Amino acid sequence: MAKVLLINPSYVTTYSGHKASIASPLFPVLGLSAIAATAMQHGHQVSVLDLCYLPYDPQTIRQHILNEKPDIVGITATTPGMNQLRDISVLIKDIAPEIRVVGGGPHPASMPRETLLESMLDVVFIGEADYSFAEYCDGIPLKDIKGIFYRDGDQIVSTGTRPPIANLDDLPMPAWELFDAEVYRKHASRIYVRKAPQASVEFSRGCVFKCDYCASKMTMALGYRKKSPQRCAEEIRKLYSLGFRELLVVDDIFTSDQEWAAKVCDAIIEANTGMIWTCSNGIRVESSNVDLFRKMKKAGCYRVAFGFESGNDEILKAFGKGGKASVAQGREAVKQAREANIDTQGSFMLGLTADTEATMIDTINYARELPLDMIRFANTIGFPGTEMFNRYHAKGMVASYDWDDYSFYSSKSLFTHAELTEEVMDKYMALAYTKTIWLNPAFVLRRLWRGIKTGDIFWDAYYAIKFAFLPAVSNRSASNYYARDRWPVYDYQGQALSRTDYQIARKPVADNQSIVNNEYIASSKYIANNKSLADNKSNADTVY
Ligand code: B12
Ligand code: SF4
Repeated sequence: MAKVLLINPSYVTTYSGHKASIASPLFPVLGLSAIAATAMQHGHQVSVLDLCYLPYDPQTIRQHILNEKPDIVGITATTPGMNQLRDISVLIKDIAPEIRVVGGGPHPASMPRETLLESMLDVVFIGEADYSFAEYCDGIPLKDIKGIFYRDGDQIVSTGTRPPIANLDDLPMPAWELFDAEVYRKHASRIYVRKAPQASVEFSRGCVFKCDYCASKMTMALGYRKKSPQRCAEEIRKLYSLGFRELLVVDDIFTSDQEWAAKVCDAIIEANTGMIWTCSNGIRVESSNVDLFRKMKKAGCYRVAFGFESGNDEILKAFGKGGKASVAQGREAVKQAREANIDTQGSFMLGLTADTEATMIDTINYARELPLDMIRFANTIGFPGTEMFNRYHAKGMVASYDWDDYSFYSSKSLFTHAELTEEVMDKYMALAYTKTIWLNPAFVLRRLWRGIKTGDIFWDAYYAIKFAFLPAVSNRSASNYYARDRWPVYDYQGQALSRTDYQIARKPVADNQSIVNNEYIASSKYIANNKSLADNKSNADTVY
């Protein structure tokens, strides 16, 4: 039996010093709950150190390692957490070189070789690691574990990708019990969470679309796999029994297979826990349906977020979201959600690949015109693992490989945009909030009326004051690192990236009944293979 410690880095730098930080999201990290569950199923002892709500402090980690004396430490990281991952890897090897330190999650999975070369990790896991991590804890020889990159002397060895998990119901229930619900209650943002504490839950994995700024396929594969409605309800019961009262559904496209989504809602209604939930991760506008929204409302859903991104159809098409996800469809989606009495949140992006000042004005006007309850603007950033990042990297247009600079709300200019300078971007980010919130009486009245109806008015007032004084973007400062001068360094300039492909969860041709528009998979039987990002020209892969 191995003693395993899993670490989630701090989010504090990402979610402080800018307007969007008033709705900072804090809940147990699902990737770690998932790999903890399979490792525990294999008989290993697992604990979690979740630093997400604390400023980064190497001393806290050192003390924890000395107390726990783990055999294996696993660190998860999105790109803004990558420098913390590097720092922690050096810290742990200083404390005890025999502790095995491994990494996974969106950033390491997108750049496995580079992550090893920039850190002191022993192994990097790519894609879904539910089973590969458990095998690693079991002590299976590294060459026999599919889906990892590891060091062999001076060499870095890849064992190839692993087929996506065919039946998600086979997975054990995520080990949320390793997190203390009270922590997430205390630190919840009351404008983002109505009934703290909140947890995240996934009813499905993957997406069939190919937006060029999205990295989800590096971990969750291209294709769509769903849990059974009964399993989804069972997860909600478990979370309720652990003290969680609100859920964030993190699925990429929860409402796209509407027949299945309705069945999930039926199962939730039958479970009758009183759990409330949101689709704050975003659903696609063309997947809106008023009957489904009514059912979601009955099942406890009180907010849906729409990824509108742009108010200009040509821009939507240019980055791979256009076609069915049009500006007109966005208006219809908001109307339908409001008819079902569900709050609406709109996410917009400025500085998209083809954006100009004129098209950003279209986006701001669109956000102002839509009857939304929450509005969020983000700078378009090509995160590692996205087609956008690969393209910028190949052309030598990435201005910074310092992962501390990467955030939707950072004022740093990370890429050379064809049309837009850093100053212009800052100007439009500030203008966006002024025009859509402060100088938008319809929004202010809507929010007031909503606050009176829900009793949230005092929280609204509190957050409105904070919001007023914060800048639209922040000039992120690096964390208080332990050994920045000793981090291994990798020179990205002119080097090909180690991973530009992803796995595909593909339906067998013989069993091709589709549910919606011939695009989504109904079956749970898949075969897997890989596809180069360079091949991806179309918006949706119609084999699904
Ligand atoms: C929920 C969510 C969040 C949550 C929680 C983040 C987290 N650490 O999980 C919050 C709201 C905090 C968040 C914030 C951000 N997010 Co986010 N988020 C998601 C979302 C929607 C779901 C993640 C999830 O729970 N998936 C389900 C679990 C089961 O999958 P998983 O986390 O990938 O874990 C599996 C594997 O990756 C692996 N694994 C994961 N960790 C580890 C660790 C070890 C040791 C091992 C062995 C394996 C392993 O095993 C797991 C089981 O198979 C994804 C989209 C997506 N489809 O994944 C985006 C996503 C991860 N986010 C993304 C981004 C860009 C961000 C932000 C940078 C945005 C910003 N504000 O600038 C911030 C970063 C905050 C920070 N400082 O870290 C990108 C990642 C791009 C990148 N290169 O990092 C994604 C992929 C969105 C996208 N469509 O591109 N996010
Ligand atoms: S719809 Fe686009 S942004 Fe959303 S998960 Fe799919 S590819 Fe990513």
